Amino acid sequence: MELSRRAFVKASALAAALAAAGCGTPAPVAPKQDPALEGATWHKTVCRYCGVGCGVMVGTRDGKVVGVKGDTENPVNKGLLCVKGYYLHRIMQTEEGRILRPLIRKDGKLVEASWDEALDLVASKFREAIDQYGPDSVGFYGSGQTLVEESYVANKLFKGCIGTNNIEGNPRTCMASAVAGFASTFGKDEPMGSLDDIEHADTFFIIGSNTAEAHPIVYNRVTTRKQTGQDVKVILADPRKHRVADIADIFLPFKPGTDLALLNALAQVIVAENLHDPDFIARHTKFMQGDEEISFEQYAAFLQDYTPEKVAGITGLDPEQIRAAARLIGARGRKTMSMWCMGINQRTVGTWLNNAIYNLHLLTGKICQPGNSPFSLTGQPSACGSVREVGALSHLLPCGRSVTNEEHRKQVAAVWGVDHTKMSPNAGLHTIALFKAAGEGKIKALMICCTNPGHSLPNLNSVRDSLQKTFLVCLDAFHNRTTELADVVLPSALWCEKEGMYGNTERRTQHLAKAVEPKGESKPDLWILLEIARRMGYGEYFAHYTSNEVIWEEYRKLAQGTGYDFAPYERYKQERGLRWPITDKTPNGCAIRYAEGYDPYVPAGEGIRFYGKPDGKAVIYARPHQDPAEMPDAEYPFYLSTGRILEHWHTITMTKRVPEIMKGAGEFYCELHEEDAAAMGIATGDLVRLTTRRGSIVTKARVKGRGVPQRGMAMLLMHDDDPERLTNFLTNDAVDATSKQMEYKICAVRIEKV
Ligand SMILES: Nc1nc2c(c(=O)[nH]1)N[C@H]1C(S)=C(S)[C@@H](COP(=O)(O)OP(=O)(O)OC[C@H]3O[C@@H](n4cnc5c(=O)[nH]c(N)nc54)[C@H](O)[C@@H]3O)O[C@H]1N2
Ligand SMILES: Nc1nc2c(c(=O)[nH]1)N[C@H]1C(S)=C(S)[C@@H](COP(=O)(O)OP(=O)(O)OC[C@H]3O[C@@H](n4cnc5c(=O)[nH]c(N)nc54)[C@H](O)[C@@H]3O)O[C@H]1N2
Ligand code: SF4
Ligand SMILES: [Mo]
Repeated sequence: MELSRRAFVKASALAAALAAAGCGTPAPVAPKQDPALEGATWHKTVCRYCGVGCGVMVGTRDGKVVGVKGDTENPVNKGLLCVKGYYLHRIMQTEEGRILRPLIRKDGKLVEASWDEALDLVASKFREAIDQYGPDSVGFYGSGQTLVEESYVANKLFKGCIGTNNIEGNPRTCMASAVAGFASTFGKDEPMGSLDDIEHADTFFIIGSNTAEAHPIVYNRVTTRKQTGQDVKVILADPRKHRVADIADIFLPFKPGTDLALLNALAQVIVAENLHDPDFIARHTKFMQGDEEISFEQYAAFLQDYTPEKVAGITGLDPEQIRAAARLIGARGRKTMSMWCMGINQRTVGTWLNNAIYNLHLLTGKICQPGNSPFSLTGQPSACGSVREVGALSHLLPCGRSVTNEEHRKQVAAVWGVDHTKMSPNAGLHTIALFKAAGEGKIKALMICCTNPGHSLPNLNSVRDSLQKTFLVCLDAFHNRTTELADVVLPSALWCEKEGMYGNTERRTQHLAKAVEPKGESKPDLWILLEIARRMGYGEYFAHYTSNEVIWEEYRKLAQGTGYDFAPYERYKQERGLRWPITDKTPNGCAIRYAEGYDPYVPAGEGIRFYGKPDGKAVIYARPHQDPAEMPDAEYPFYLSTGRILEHWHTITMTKRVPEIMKGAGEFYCELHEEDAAAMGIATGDLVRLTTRRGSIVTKARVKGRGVPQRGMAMLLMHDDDPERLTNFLTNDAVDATSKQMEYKICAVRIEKV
């Protein structure tokens, strides 16, 4: 599509006409065209990286990617990109680190093989395991970065054909607590609101999200709103000071792991100061403690343990600051948008924290209206689209269905054309359990697609050990810390070397165009998965999959009538994405779910209906504060947290290939508070040894960096791919009881100057 070129020509013509007419405005100067972009063809696509889902135009010439630019017509980013998006073309231009041919381990070494040899080997090893040990002896570990179609096919192959629910993926490390939070509070996954809410909100409550670095274009929109709106206020709650603090009116640096106490205190003030909305509460909510329904009065009594004064002792915050924040969040007539991410989800109380954020919005009725929006930020570009919606986790089936529900299995089997009695009625192993089972020799063959668990899973010494005790197959575009352990490595096509769909953080499904041919012998994951299925003897279930569109249309049948309704494939090729549900009543998508006038599933006259719950009522849960799984003690006196920086993507297989990024941000480090560092005689650049109960690494210290952890806390980047310095040698694999998500954000560490 040559949209942008045409738009540019049109704009220039208009400018020339205005100038000729003597309109007084100086003719806009055309941006200096980079000669590399001369004569390029532009294709409409979406950024490869984060869940914001910025629109990107990728320019090609002579079959090669020559550049990218922000898509000015995409409402998500309106032409802006962050530094990762801006340099997307670099990852397409390099062969450094790319896997160009299939590889098979022979005599301990990975050697090149033909596609036939590699695929037959994979199919026969999986076949053998299933025939000898049953369907649950194999597994799949996928990703929120695959395309919808790829994830859909993997789900069908494993759950529908093989008959195992051992399908997991990195969204377990990322969004599982968000999913469990949505399910328990509303009965349906994913946000009710959208990014449009940013331009309507008066108060932003940002907690456990370094939005400025992890969702930069969202941050850009928040900053613009703050600068241009009237009396717009920002509250930041985070144990570490980071860039969002620059725009914060109130900063609440609570002690790590004490945010459930803080959230309860905010609710306590809201109720005590009559900022709640009794009418909304009565009509649209009910209260629960565990499995038991309680009254509003009982909930209010529960909150009495969380007065700002009581919570000050737990969180280390000034009670008046807590009050001020609660008053802003609850103020009548002001619209409140909350945003959160891994500081909340990657916790052993992750589900409860999600519940507790919704409580603030449900108590005040600040939900399901423009600007009143509890908005869970999704990390990966298609964690929502490819995994949450497709249902590619061990307990899910497509479009909100559950593997344990017989009716759901029947519905899915009918569309998949498989025998529903062969589908397993039991939830499969969650991620940590799956890798532990592999370590115990119970998973005979494991397929990894578009993720790097040999770098990114917690308690990594144990995970890497497990990876070597199974027949390991990796589908990846670049060599990484997992492919080095694999028995077979299959080269995957990257980003605009293939087409398909992504679903972003605001329910927006977007089409990615194929712009160039795959490098070397690499192939789209979709092709690889279908070949493996065929060679395993399941060809008949996939034979009609002749295009992405055919697969999409089959998937769309499963979505119809579930509240996830999608549009025909063709439309996404034209549109800048569409937010589901898309029905006859909402042909252009839906900005606000559960709200009459926006959501086609809400009957006229109801106003708001939380139809995910049979009684239409969202749940306000009384959730008590609980310590993290591991607390600092005399031996391991510091809190250790882990996270990201703007320039890099997770395990850096892609961002490491961008010379501009490596030049500016090529060093990884551990942030320390100035006073802690001084007390240990540590300065920026000094080497420090970090030791936890699970491992030890030596890395550089940084004091007064972009992020400043509070005293008693260290913060390590997850990006470093040096085999001796992997962050996750240190982290804890304790999981949330409901969501099974891991507590990457908190463990106890000892710090020594080397
Ligand atoms: N540049 C860049 N952007 C990305 C990614 C990337 O790799 N690089 N990855 C994407 C993905 S998949 C994800 S999931 C998101 C993650 O996005 P974020 O969650 O925003 O990023 P993190 O740096 O992991 O952690 C966020 C914050 O959690 C805070 N935190 C630590 N302990 C606690 C605690 O006890 N309570 C609370 N409430 N907060 C705490 C940390 O101080 C940190 O600032 O980013 C997405 N965007
Ligand atoms: N310590 C610590 N660890 C963490 C976190 C943390 O905050 N702290 N966060 C967790 C979270 S939220 C997440 S989401 C995970 C992310 O962890 P991972 O998913 O393991 O990390 P990525 O680097 O995103 O891995 C993506 C892989 O896909 C490959 N790839 C790219 N495009 C394609 C493609 O089209 N097809 C295929 N087959 N492969 C492709 C890339 O080369 C790369 O190897 O990390 C988790 N781990
Ligand atoms: S904000 Fe996210 S989606 Fe947008 S350009 Fe940056 S990495 Fe890509
Ligand atoms: Mo993530």
